[in-house]
Amino acid sequence: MATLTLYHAAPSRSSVVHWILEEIGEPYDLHLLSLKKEDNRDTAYLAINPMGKVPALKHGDVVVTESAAICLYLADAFPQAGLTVPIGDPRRGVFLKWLFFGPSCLEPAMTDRAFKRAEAPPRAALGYGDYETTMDAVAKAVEPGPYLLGEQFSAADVVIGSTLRWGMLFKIVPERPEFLAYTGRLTERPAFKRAQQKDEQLAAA
Ligand SMILES: N[C@@H](CCC(=O)N[C@@H](CS)C(=O)NCC(=O)O)C(=O)O
Repeated sequence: MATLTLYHAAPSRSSVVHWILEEIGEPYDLHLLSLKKEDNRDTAYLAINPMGKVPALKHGDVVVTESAAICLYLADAFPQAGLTVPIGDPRRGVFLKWLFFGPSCLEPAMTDRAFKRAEAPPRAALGYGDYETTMDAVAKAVEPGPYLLGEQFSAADVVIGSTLRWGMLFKIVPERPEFLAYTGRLTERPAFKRAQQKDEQLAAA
């Protein structure tokens, strides 16, 4: 079986992939990088991810970057983990919508909230429209629970849940009851706890 290697810095956006790897349950290696020491700018790493960012995932000869893309890749590559919705299933539309909403709407809305632009772009020019609408859309989706797809926990929850959690930690996402209840359910998952515990140990080392 092809080896899975996560290029990881703890804690960082690669923690999202660390969590989904624990959910999948296949053996994997961690290749640790120190962002402080700028290991991510080394020529050897830039050959893996020319963006100089973590995470990157190597699976045999395949390299995937971008945390949400890696989550989808892993969910599809290991369908037995039950984290994907197969092509042909009508629920795949909603599944993909939330996987893409994370990096294309939720995260940019949060970043713009944290780092104000000199001139605010018009609503129509922003992929997320405006901050409040973005937060309302996510709150409405997670409120019924337990997960974005109802009873099925999926890769979309790893992406949206991680982003909300980080956003609340950094006070750029409001602690709405819907968000707290949803992330509370996610952080109770044994796979999340394993990844989190390992990350804490790595960060302390
Ligand atoms: N869109 C990328 C963003 C990755 C990203 O920004 N990673 C940060 C860590 S949280 C990083 O590598 N920063 C180091 C740097 O840019 O020098 C993804 O979701 O994978």
